[in-house]
Amino acid sequence: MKTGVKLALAMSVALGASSLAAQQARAGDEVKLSPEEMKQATQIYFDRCAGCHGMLRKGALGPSLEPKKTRAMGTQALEYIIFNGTPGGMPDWGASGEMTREETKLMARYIQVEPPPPPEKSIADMKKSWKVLVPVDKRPTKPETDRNWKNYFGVVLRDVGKVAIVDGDKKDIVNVVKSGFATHILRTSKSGRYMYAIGRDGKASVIDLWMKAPQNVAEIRVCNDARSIDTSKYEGYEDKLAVVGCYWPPSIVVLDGATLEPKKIVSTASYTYDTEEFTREARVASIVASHRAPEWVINVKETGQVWLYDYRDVNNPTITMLEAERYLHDGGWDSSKRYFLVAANARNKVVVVDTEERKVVAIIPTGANKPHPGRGVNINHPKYGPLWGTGHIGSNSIVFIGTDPEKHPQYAWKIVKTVKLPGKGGGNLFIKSHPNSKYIFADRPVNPDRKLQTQLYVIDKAKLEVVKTLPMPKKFHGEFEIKGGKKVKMRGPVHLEFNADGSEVWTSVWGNKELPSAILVYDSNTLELKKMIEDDRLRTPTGKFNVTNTMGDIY
Ligand code: DHE
Repeated sequence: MKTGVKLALAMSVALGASSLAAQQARAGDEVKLSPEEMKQATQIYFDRCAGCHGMLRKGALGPSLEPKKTRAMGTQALEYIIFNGTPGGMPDWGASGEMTREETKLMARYIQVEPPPPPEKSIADMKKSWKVLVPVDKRPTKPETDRNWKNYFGVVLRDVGKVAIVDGDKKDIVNVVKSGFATHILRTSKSGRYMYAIGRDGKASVIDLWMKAPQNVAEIRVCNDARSIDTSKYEGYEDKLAVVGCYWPPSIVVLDGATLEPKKIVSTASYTYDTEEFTREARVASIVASHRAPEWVINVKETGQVWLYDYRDVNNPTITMLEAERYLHDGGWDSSKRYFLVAANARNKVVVVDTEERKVVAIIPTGANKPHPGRGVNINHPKYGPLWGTGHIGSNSIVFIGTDPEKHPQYAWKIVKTVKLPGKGGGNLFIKSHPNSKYIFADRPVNPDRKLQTQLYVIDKAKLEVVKTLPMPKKFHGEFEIKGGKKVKMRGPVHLEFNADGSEVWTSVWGNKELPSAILVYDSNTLELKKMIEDDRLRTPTGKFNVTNTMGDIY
């Protein structure tokens, strides 16, 4: 093992387990920042660190960074980790060129001082940013385009805060629209006509895909930090409501589906399900709309509770609080769309919520570090029947869980197979498949090994083993010069999405915002690279959301 990797690993263990004695010798005296440094570092922390470590730094996907712990480690050790990352999934902010040496030093000092108090937000605050850009009665009453809009892909252009609408048939960009800062995910309304975007700055926007050139028809900033958005999908409520899950202030915000007028805020600050301790920073992670009831399944990260929010009476909601596990993060439906499976990544488990019986039916240890399904993957295996699978950020295991308690009870809610990605370390973020492909595809963009992070892994559905790797095309390797003569590397393929008929799988060359990037389109059965969609506007493409597959929860 390289010395650097060893030290980073040691530091990461130290952070996670509080075994700090070895680093105490390096710990500095009291750390002070000037008001300018404080302002700069607070912004960098919000942009890059708060998602994993928490606004109040109490930890979640990443370890806690409370000053009592970080001070004991000292600036030098902290800066080493921030610069180089760790095999457990901490990005190499300095080595990748995303932060300068000065910035990694500043952040190492910043996390040793007390965090500044984050802001609150009321409905009146939200309304100041609310814009209906195209009133409902001025919008199309039927699709204005001849294009096959149900095969459009919404592509998040993360670092430029935009969404590209790409035609899945013609493979050209239909339009690029502005969205929130570091836009995170997209979801569609039940009909597919509206595509919703959520930015990390809590800005929600809705794009009308029926327009000839799809554009934002409404937008609003509902919180200061958010990751999830969904809509009401139950019969009678189609396209009526939208819901945003906020990281800060930790809350659920319900909006009118067509205009985004804010209707209701519900705080998620609450008590941990197991130790009953009050948690101010109880953030909303994934949200899905139930297919069996007028409800949203809302996963509250830090308290380990799943909330079932009955939206029939938005302002007087009935909320069922289910005890689950910590820290809830991302998840997806099984193939019957009755069970929702969500990662509890601090406890290395997957929680299964039965949306018909409205209870938690299983909590399954995955046997590996930090499950990270995205929405996971569904396959129908000849022996085990329907399976749902997830990868891990901190391990090379992809695990498959039986999801059919009726016809395959012996495999239900058990790990029936663990597939190992080749090479050491985790770094997998997303896996995806489609009923019309023989394969499952997995990325690995946060593995510290450059070769491992720049290829896709192809798993045969029947054999349940990795049968091929697909390296990122040569032209994206090497170093590229950007403004100021700085040299950067293009980050490897991230996230996968199929086209509407499942014949193609698309992945993004994550890239760097200073450089045009690309979307790679593979034949999902022959594995041939069919097309590279290249366009100067494609900057830091990350998540891709096909209209048909997002409407139908097909993955
Ligand atoms: Fe995500 C889904 C949170 C970093 C791309 N991400 C999710 C979800 C959550 C989440 C809670 C589930 C939403 C849902 O289903 O309702 N993501 C977080 C973080 O807290 C984290 C770890 C750190 C942060 O600061 O945000 C984080 N996520 C990232 C990235 O760095 C990624 C790779 C690139 C990017 O664009 O930011 C990224 N996350 C995604 C994508 C999905 C997602 C593409 C949706 C996957 C899907 O197929 O549905």
